Amino acid sequence: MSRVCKMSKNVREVFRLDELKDDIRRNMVALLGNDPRSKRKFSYYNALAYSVRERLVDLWMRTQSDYYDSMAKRVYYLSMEFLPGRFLMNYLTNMGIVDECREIVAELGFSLEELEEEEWDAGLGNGGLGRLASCYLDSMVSQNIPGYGYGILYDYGIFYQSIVNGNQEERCDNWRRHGCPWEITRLDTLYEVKFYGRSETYYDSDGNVRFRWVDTENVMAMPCDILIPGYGCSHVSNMRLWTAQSSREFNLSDFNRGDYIGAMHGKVMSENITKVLYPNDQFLQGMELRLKQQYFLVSATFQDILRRYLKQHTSLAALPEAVAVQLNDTHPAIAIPELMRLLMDVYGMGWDVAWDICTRTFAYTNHTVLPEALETWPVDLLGRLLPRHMQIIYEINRRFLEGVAATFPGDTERLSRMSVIQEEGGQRVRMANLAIVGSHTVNGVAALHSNILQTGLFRDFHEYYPRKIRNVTNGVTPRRWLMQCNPALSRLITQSIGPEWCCNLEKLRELVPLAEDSAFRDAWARAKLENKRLLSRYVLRKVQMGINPNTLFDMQFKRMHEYKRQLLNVMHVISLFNRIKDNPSADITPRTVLFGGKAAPGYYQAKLIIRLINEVARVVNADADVAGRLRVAFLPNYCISQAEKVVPAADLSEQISTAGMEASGTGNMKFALNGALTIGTLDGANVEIMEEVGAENIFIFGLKAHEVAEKRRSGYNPREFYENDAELRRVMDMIGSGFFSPDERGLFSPVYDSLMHHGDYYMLMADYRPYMEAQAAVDALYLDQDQWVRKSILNAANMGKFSSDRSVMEYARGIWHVEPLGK
Ligand code: T68
Repeated sequence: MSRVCKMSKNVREVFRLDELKDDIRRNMVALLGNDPRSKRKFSYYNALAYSVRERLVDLWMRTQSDYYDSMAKRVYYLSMEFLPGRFLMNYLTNMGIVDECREIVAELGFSLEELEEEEWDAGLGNGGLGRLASCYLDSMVSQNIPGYGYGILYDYGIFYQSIVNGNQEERCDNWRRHGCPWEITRLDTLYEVKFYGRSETYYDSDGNVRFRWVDTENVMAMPCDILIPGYGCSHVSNMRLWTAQSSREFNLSDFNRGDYIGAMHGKVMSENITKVLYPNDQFLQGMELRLKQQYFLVSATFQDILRRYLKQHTSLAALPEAVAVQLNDTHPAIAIPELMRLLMDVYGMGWDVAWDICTRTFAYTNHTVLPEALETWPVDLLGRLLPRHMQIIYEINRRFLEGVAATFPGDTERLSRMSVIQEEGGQRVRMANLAIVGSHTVNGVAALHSNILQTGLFRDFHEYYPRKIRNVTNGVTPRRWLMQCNPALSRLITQSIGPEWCCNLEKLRELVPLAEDSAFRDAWARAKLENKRLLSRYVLRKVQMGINPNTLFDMQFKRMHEYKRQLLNVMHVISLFNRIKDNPSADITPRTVLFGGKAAPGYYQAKLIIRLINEVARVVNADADVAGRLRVAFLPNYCISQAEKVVPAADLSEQISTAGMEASGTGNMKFALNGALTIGTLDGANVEIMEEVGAENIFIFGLKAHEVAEKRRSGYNPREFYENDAELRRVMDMIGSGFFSPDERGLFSPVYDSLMHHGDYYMLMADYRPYMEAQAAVDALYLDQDQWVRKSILNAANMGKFSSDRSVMEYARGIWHVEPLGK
């Protein structure tokens, strides 16, 4: 912290702010070829971005030589997804120059906010898993842990969602169409990545059998770095994202044969590898291109890691002392056989030495227990694309099962459950099993989730490796998710308890006594209202709908998925609508219910729920009896920059997944940190949020994870709830009969049927009444603004645990065995 304060004192000097305005003008001309007298916001945004970035390059090089000189152990965070969102404000925030920059930009005739809006989000991820990776990069570099993100620079990130006649439509997200000032492309660094071909046996000079991978088709990987400034900028790190380039010699042979178009076709095909992010979260599509993407990331990354390592070491034997690799879910788990291949086939090691190095290098984070999300690859696909890896996987499995059989003699059922190869329904490679076997540590992302891994999904493994499976509860970076996105509240907090909270979130606890101070409560409420006003303006711009900032802002923003139960929220909205219609003069708490989230393009039921939300909104918002008391809107294209507007304005955060299904959730943390009260089930990190904020400051309802499991076992009958609850029955009948789709009566039958006829897998019917009761408690409390604001303060004040700084330190000390540099 002392460094941060020192930096902010002489920030003008360190970042040469006196020269910033001239630099912006210079970059307008020299880099962008624009007339500085033009008033194009986009040009000025770019000129500002380049001028900010160039101020970090020096610090970044200094950081890298610090790491090099101290021979620090490095952490590599391998992830198919990162969701950094926009960079400009994050750079300025972490550099501590937001206010200074605002002044300079004003002198040029702009507001900082309008230039900020010119930036497209880097949407290189689907949701929580990708955003977590970005929060962890921020926390690693802010705490001087030598960490790097490795990922893919997709040309097209997560699709752009628009809503047309109530339906989701996907448009391609060509986010770098007008360039991206943050990337530093390394045109001179290229690695070759191999595919297909075959594994060949030969004898080395000592007469040992060896393998080599031959007759491959090769693609080149080119890195592109994006700087990641730590808070206070004592260190600057980077994420290195790979793009695919066609290999030159591959094409040359075709060109020489005179087949120009054929050669160009090969070039285009190979460059397709990094074209597009797969838009499915929690669902495995199993396409060959996706496996290619995974191996492309892994192969390029390991060439880069080993090149860096070998600059300072002569032998690979000490790799685990110098390198820790965290696998963000199983998506990069092909890294395990890849490192084995490199150590054995390229560096000549024997199996046992190589395996020991491997298992001391890798750790794996699991993010889901949903069976449809667990990755398995057909053996014939994997064997064709990566023949040598398939051989290695078989050998890993053979040796592993030998060990299991020795520990549990005669337990063949267990062997088939634990095998890396699934036999039933055609042979497939189970990537989770491979990742567990090849890692020293496996972690879940919240206490409940890790417990479910130990006792449910990975129970056999937990019995075999009793210390391997652990918990690291997720966290979010307080820099982006409070300081940057919520200036009004941040200012108030800093005025009250000083600035240290943003690097030591536990400090927020000093707000607890202030919850009893009515002047502080008023100031807190004013900050919330200011944010609600800002959001109202945004909503008006985006969906041409006026919303009233004095109503309760009830928010559910996350990917659309049945297990997240946006439908349960809709059922509550319909119930409120009915109550108002039945009794138009009833005294009810006015609410604005807002939704946002993308559905995977092939996920029919999730898309239908988006449509239902929009049709319910149409009916509710048009009804004169309801006016002023209930409004509903779906905000299109939920993304990081939208979250930064939504989160600070929420009164109520909906975290209502079926217990046992949401691994952690991180939106829940962001909302509570910004003073929203949570209505939620005892699922994922909600459990720990309740422990921290106190049961009296959160609205918990519904079945618990073990009750869901028991109900599934003993037979669950959703109809029972329908028959015994008139209000529920009415809601279901309205959905099923076409009340919200008068021109297409059967439109929502699949929604009705999933609950009434197909078993209601996510148990909405069972949780409906408890949810309604919890919502009634919300309404009652909101009428007592003093109490509400008190609880809002207590929520934020007790969120210290959920800083990603804490999560990253747990990984650092418990899993990576690294310490912050300079300590
Ligand atoms: C999320 N998972 C969890 N997956 O659902 C959430 N999946 O509970 C948790 O808080 C978060 O991870 C961080 O730990 C995802 O976001 C994906 O996005 C995904 C992407 C591709 C394939 C499968």
